[in-house]
Amino acid sequence: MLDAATAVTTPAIIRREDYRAPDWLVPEIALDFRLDPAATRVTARLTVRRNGVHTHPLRLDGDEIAPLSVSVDGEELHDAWRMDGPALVIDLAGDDHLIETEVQLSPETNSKLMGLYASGGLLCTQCEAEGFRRITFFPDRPDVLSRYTVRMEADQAAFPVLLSNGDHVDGGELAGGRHYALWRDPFLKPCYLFALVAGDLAANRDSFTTMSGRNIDLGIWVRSADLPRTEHAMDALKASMAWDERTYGREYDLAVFNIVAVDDFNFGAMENKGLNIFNSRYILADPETATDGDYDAIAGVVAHEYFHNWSGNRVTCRDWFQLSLKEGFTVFRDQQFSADQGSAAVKRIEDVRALRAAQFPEDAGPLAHPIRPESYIEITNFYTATIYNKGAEIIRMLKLILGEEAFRAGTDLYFERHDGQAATCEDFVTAMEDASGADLTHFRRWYAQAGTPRVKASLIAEPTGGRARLTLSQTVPPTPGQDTKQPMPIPLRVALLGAQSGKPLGPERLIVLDEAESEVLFDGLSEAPVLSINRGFSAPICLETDRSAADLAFLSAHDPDPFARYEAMQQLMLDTLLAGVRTGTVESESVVKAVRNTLTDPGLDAAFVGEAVLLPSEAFIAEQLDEIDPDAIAEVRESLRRTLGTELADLWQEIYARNRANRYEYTPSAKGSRRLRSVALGYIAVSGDEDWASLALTQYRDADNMTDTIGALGVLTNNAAPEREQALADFYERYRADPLVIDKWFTTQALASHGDTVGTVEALATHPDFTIANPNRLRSLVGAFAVNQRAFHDPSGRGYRFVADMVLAVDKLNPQAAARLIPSLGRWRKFEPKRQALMQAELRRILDAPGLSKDVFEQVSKSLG
Ligand code: 0A1
Ligand code: ZN
Repeated sequence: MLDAATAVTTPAIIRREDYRAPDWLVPEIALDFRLDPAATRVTARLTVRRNGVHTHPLRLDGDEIAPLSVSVDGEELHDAWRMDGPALVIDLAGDDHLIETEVQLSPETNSKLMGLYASGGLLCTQCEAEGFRRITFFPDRPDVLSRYTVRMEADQAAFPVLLSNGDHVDGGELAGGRHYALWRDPFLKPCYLFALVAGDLAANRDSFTTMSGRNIDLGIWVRSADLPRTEHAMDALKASMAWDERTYGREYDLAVFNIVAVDDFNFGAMENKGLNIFNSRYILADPETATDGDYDAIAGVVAHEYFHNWSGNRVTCRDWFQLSLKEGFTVFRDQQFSADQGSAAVKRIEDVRALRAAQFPEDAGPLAHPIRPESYIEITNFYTATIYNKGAEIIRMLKLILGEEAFRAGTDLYFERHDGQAATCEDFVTAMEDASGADLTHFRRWYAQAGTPRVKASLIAEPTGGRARLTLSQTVPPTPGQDTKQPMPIPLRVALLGAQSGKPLGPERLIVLDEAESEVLFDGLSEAPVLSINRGFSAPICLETDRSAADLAFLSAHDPDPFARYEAMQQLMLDTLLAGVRTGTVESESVVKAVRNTLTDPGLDAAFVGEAVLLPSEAFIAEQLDEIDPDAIAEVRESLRRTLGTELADLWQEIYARNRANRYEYTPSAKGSRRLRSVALGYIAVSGDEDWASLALTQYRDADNMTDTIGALGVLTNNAAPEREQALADFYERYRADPLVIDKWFTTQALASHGDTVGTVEALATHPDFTIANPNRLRSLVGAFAVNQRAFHDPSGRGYRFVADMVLAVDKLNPQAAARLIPSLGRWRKFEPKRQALMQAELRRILDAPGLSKDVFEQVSKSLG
């Protein structure tokens, strides 16, 4: 028999179908913070109103807080309230009341980084999804919208800056070296958008004039030493504000927009109303410490959080099952923004690569879920690539199907109809239907069904010429809880190219495959056709075609759609690699020819070429196989890489020399050159060239920017050379004072494809600069290692053990961060039997550990399924 101490309760499952409107609303809330890192007092005054006719008590969520006092309508209650687990329950007779509670918090010991916590001398908050209940008792659900007044009081020397949402309406000095600030947010918001920050911060200040002529004060708040590194984020913010006006007609609404950068943060950034809080890695940049990729990510995340002001804040989510309503749409908006800032084709390639790296495996594994899930145990586990990235693909498909104008009419209607409301995905689709007149009944399946559809396409041209028949079929694979699926409406951009001329045979067509099978006829063809399909990655699917290597090579050279050219090359490489894994020999000829052709095509820009000549990742190759042998994949890929290096050695050298920049510039063309040059250096390193290491070391030494520095360091780390240790040691010494750069030092080693990476990573985990308390640092070593396919899957099982040990250690401090490490172990079913057993054993060891968080419990139990 279990006694109370050892009894294990299974965490509750929350279901979408159980949604009920809130029993009580909270139209107004006044919060009073007496801030102190060790003991912060929070008083909350809530005006509550009964919602509808019922006799349910007022239930206020709490998490690791205890009431010091509770009063109703000015009278302290001593026994008319009770705790139901973590929640505070009060029986109330009438319909309108004023509830006051007081709690005490200890931000400096809050290692979960949810609620009010300390980071590098600052006090800050994170409330999405359910952190507000760690600050005060409240109905912590996104459909309870309130007007906030926030008073903050703190020691003036330690916390000279006091920020919250909305407008600063009052402030001043108090006795005893203390001061206060009063903030009022005129907009209704759910509590997950509440934020405050207190600390010794300096602002990069600027302003923006909106389309209606209003002046907005902008501030990016950082440690004063970091001010010079905020220019890029500020530029991105202003560009985002203008873009959202131009593209969606959305104007900013408050008089102030503040951003604060903090070092300890569980995610990328947070869209709190008028006070975005960012992980410092998505704000701070200068050429010496940030790569081109970092610059792009900063602009993308700044835009994303800014765009949430409409898609997320003005219109929020009814419940957390609707998360993709704000996230999928906002990712789509930030992708569009970034595409408009530089090369749209390269941006699309990057987005598709990210989707395939993170979302396709998720959709094919034990944690697969639709973009609108049906149930969860811990909502934080659902901030996934599916909700975000697949969610964005679904909005992209809507736009493609409806057309530019109808899509914009749909978003206008959605914003207008639901402004100030907590809406659902269904509301979004209905607005799209109402504005366009389209019937989206079948399209809704994209919200309900998980799994990446597999589409087969085959083009048969009549031998006599003139006509061709395209046969299409689809299947959607079973996913947990969904054994059978209905066909999805799959929009495919299709063109036929003339096999001789390389010219399109007629205009591109949009074919929506809405059935399990379908046929499309093409006539009037003047030449034998080659099929170009799913152009621009018009649907997030796995495509199977019977196109030959010659067809793919042809498309990689002639397709006028740059994304389709990239795809054709990827498919050609993938087919070659998969055949290599199957047979043990790599028939590299057509890939070599196609790569040579791309490298020598004067019409292509460097950024595109840099992407197009990269081999598919080991993980992507693995995705295509029923049983994964990571060593076989790595060897075949390495072999093709070496062949490309040797066969095209002169070209790589020439490209490397040609793309040498004189002085750092942040322009699309300079970025493209840097990218291609590092790719070329990688190929030179595997080409057998004797001087590769000195070339890399020279690049490392002469670099005037982090892209070139880390590009060279990566190549040295991935190959055997004495210069490797020298460069790593030098890098560490040079940047040891800069945590964001030291993260790169850890990551470069965790991703190494050469040497004893498992041993190195185990040793780095004991390095004085390693800590599991900082999510960036944890990710830089352990998160990176877990996606290094070959090293993580070391046949000894040491990689699995290392990650499982980390999960158990991190879970005690920060369950969210621990749970994020599970998916790589969770993919055990895809591996050969020995690794399967080792991975399962580690998952079981985690599951058996006492006191597991529900975050980790959910991911592990579902993974073992
Ligand atoms: N809404 C944010 C994501 C986010 C979610 C949870 C967080 O803390 C646990 C933080 C940020 C976004 O999409 O940017
Ligand atoms: Zn978001």
